[in-house]
Amino acid sequence: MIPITIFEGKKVAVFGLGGSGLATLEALAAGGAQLFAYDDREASREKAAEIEGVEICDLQSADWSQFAALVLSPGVPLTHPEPHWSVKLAKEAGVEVIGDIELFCRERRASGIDAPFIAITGTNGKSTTTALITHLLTEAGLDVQMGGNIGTPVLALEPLAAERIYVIEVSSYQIDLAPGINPSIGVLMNISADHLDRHGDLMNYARIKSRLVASSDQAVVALDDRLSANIASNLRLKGVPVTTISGFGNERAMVAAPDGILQSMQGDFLFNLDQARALRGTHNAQNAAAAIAVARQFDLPPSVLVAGLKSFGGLEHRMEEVGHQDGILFINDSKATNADATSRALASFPKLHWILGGLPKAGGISSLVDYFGRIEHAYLIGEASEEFAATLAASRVPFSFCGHMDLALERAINACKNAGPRTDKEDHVILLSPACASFDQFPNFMKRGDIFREAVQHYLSTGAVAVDPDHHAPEDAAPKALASEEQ
Ligand code: UMA
Repeated sequence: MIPITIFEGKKVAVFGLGGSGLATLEALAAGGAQLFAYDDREASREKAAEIEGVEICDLQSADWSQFAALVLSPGVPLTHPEPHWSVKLAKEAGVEVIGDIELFCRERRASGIDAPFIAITGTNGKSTTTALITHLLTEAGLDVQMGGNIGTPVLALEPLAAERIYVIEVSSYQIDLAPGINPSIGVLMNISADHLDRHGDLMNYARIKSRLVASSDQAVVALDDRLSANIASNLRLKGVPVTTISGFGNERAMVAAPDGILQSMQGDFLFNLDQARALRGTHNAQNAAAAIAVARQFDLPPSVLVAGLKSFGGLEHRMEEVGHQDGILFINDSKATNADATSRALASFPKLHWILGGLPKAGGISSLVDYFGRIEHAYLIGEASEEFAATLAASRVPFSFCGHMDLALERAINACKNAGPRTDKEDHVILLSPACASFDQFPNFMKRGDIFREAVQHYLSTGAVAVDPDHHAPEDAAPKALASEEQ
């Protein structure tokens, strides 16, 4: 935990007591602040009450003139669709509203400025890039902490120390709550319409994202979309040092990946991304270019970077390689809970066996029709089966109704074995990329991916797919009311 001392002896209100709110309370309490906390959920309030120095208090009727700040969780609306009541009360009383990233930045300025702070934002790819930068720096023997939006709250990381590097994924919600954010290296991957319910419109969303790189000592910005490219130009005009990158062959980019060959403009780095098994697909080329642009700032030799790219294992449930045996490659992309996410997986393989289905989203899989020529066979599971079968049949894609995961996997393996080696000598690919939420059969997409991984590993060690009734027990499914949460 990173003790936050800058509010020592002061009274601070904290609203939102999920993972980041609880870590904030621990950090502020360790630094000597007096804390008044609230959350609409009783279970969260009970957990917070266990932290010494925390008073659970109905902030609606509190005297706001006593607070030095309101620390708000990123999931609580700051401006749109309308400010949360705690934000309104804070503003009326002239109390500043900030988040955990702001606390980290202020503490770093006060007592840890020698700890490099790498902040990564963007609409897509920021988690993979965060994990890849962490992997490259860790493999090079540096002292690295990873957190933020990727999962571990920033204030739950190890304390600030000289040369300890913080690699932090930062969402637009978190930037909005961090007016003083100032990374040593700020990375902007890309900008496309997302979270507009929380930010009003695309231009406001882009403005929030651009603030992270505008306040960086050094910026890394991708040129692959118009908004990000404009931001890179503006940063240059303002004198911010910018390393431009591209996941394609953009000639203006200082690190780019024409045809999957990652290279620096200076010609001192060259790597064929085919050799990095966890970085398949054009979207990963941009992630790799960003990570290399950052890692090069630490003067790591190219041989160390190449070894790190090759050994990167990827993130769980995102194009995760979970097995490879007898000419069959097994990929877990359970995180793909909509067609757009699945399109990136389908684009990564010229031929594949596709396990899909679950609780369907509006539009189903009709937007994926351009990739249907790549599908050797589709294996349908879950509630979407009938709807997806109709879409596949209209494009003459062969498919089977499998009901649940084990049967889908068993049939896909048998199909690969019966087909024998591929004529192009490439591996057969069995891809779980459901294009659906998981709640009809599983508690969440993580459990769905875990079950796929376990079933593959069972097959690899025994030669048989376990048809385990626990894998698809009805009580494992989440209540329907939760279905809208997995977007
Ligand atoms: N709450 C209320 N009343 C409200 C709204 C919320 O009481 O009206 C309470 C909830 O009961 C809950 C808390 O506020 O206890 C919500 O906290 P939170 O949603 O901010 O969740 P945390 O557990 O603190 O997780 C946050 C990030 N969540 C969001 O931004 C929504 C996590 O990102 C992040 O991993 C974590 O901090 C650690 O930094 C998740 C996310 O979905 C993965 N991010 C979005 C995304 O990636 O698209 C931005």
